[in-house]
Order: sequence, then structure tokens, then C-alpha cells
Amino acid sequence: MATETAGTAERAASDAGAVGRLRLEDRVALLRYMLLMRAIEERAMNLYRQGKVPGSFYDGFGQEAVSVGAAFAMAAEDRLCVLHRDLGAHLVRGVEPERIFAQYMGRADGITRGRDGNVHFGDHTKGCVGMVSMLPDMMLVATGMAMAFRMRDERRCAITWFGDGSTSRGDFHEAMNWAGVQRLPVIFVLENNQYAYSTPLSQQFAVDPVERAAAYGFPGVRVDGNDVEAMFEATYEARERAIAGEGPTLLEAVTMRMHGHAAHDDMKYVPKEQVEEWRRKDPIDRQSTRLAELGVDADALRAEVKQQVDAAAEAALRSSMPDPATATQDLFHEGEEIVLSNGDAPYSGFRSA
Ligand SMILES: Cc1ncc(C[n+]2csc(CCOP(=O)(O)OP(=O)(O)O)c2C)c(N)n1
Ligand SMILES: [Mg+2]
Repeated sequence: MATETAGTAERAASDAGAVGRLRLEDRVALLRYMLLMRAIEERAMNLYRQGKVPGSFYDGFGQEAVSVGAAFAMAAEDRLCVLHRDLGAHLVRGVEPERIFAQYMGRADGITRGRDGNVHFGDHTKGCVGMVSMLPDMMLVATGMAMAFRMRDERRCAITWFGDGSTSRGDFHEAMNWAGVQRLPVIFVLENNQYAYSTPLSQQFAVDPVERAAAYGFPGVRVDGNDVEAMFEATYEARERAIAGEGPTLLEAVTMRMHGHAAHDDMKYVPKEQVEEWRRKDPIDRQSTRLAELGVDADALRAEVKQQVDAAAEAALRSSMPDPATATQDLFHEGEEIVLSNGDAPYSGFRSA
């Protein structure tokens, strides 16, 4: 099991571009993951429009900081329940872009090897759990994993993301309640992107959802979800509390869904001024501006990422469709428990350094 990164405060202090616990290279990595997420999703949307991605396509355009910042604060031994707008979390854990494209296109080289919808995947070997589509059932999965960590006396933490729409479902309250009662090491990231499909916040709840944490006996913290470093910091703190036995945290990441619910949705119901207002808060522009002052060239990074994404998409397009004869394989897990190997460093987040 990976140990806590030694001397993070010292290493930050010795670095000119450091802020808080983040060294300059961590801050650049955060920007790079967000650029990668955006470039992959933009390319995937094109592939969808060319008829190469079956079903529909969901993206997290404008919300990249929420998954990237939070995932970056987790340790290799932690477990992540990642939802439909959180590609950044998979990327931080080291899931390869070419397997992601193959997944979107239902190919044999995809993460589910063509067995499930394009966003319903999780690579266990990298600590990510496959998404359950019923919302927000991943909160219960994360809570159950946190319970297992507690029972086995392991210093590990579970994290899950879910949308504002999920907070009105019974499963949300059940997970919050049990996590609070048991003081479990779990982090709930509420991705408040202003809409659940076409339903605005004003028609979803009468109280601010972050206040609901108090009803279950643990802190609710509102975070600027378009600030990747703030997301990292808040998640880092929540994890510290979790592994110290101090229980769960609800993080409300305030952001905006900048595209429609999915590829088919032109989001006519969203006022243009609201989109404009949030465009000015774009998380990638924000991090680029910060780092430009330190001499980091975001355009050069973007060009590098584009090359990586072009190559990944090309490779995935060469992947074959799954052989129908294999359809009943991989339905049940057999054999040894899947153990995340920390030695192979499949994960490149903050705590892996
Ligand atoms: C129990 C359940 N009802 C309906 C759906 C269909 N559905 C998928 S995403 C979604 C919108 C959810 O909104 P929110 O939780 O705010 O997440 P967002 O899509 O905004 O990220 C809906 C209704 C579902 N997956 N599960
Ligand atoms: Mg929403």
C-alpha cells in the first residue's frame, strides 16, 4: 500500500511556482489533465456525429476541474466511483486515452471490451469502479467500500461524484445517513452544474444542498468547482479527515454544464446570458492564466495533448469490434481479488510522487 507523500510542505516551500501543497509541476499536471479531458471529449463528440459512437455521448465540458482536482488528491490505494461527466478522474488514474476512445466506440480494446455504454466503465486495476447508471447508486457503492475499509482496518478512502439531480433521490439520503452514522472514510462530491437535464436548481430543492450534510452529522463544504486547485485542496483536506477516522465530507463543487445533457440536447432551455457568464469562468482558461505568469505555455501543452489525442483516436479506430462469440465472457469475476499494484505506478496523481 502506498504511503503518504513525505514532506509535502517542504517540497512545496522549495519550489518557486508552488502554492500550498502543490508544486509547479503538479499545477501543470492539473492543467494538462484538464486539456486532455477536453480534447478527448471534443474528438469523441465528432466521432459521435460521424456515427462511430453508438448510443449517445455525454461530456463534462466546463466541469473538468471537478474530476481532475478531486482525483488528484486521492492516493493509489483509494477507490473512485466515477460518473458520466468525470473523465478527468479516469485520466488522473492513468487510464489510457486510446482505450477510452475504443470504449466510446464499443470496440474490443475498450475498457468494457464493447460490453457496456460509452460512459459506463471503470478500470479496477487503476482503482476506478465501473459506473452504475441508476443515479446516485454509486454513492451507496462508495459507502459500502468505505465500510469495508473500516472493517479491515485499512487506511483508505472512497470517493464518488454525483450531480445536483441525485440529491433528491432516496439513495442520496441513505448513503449520507449511513456514512454519517458510521463516520466512514468517504468523500461525496456533489457536482452542482446548475441543471439536471432541463430542470434548474430552483425546481430541485428548497434548501441549499450543501446544508444537507449537517442533517447527517458531517461537514458540507462549498468549493469553486471551476478552480482546479481549490478542488484539489478541499478534497485533500476531506481525505485527511476521512483517514484520520473523522468521517465523511460532502463537497459541493459549484460549476456549470456548458453543453447539453448529451449529444442530442441543444439546451434551448438554458438562458444565453448564463452560458456567457460561465464561459468567463472557464476552468482551463483560469489555470492557464495563473500558470502563464510563471512562464508556462498553455498553447504548447495544448499542442502536445492534441498530438496524443490524434494518435489515440487513430489507434482506437483500428481496434476491431468485439467477437459476438465472447459475449458471455467477463460477466462474473472469478478467481483472485483484483489488487491494485502500487509498484507499477499506474497512477500519476499528487500522492504518487
Ligand atoms: C434513477 C435515475 N433516473 C433517471 C436517470 C436518467 N438520467 C441520467 S443523467 C440524468 C440527469 C441527472 O442530473 P444530475 O444529477 O444533475 O447530473 P448531470 O447530468 O447534471 O451531471 C438523468 C435524469 C438515471 N440514470 N437514473
Ligand atoms: Mg446536474
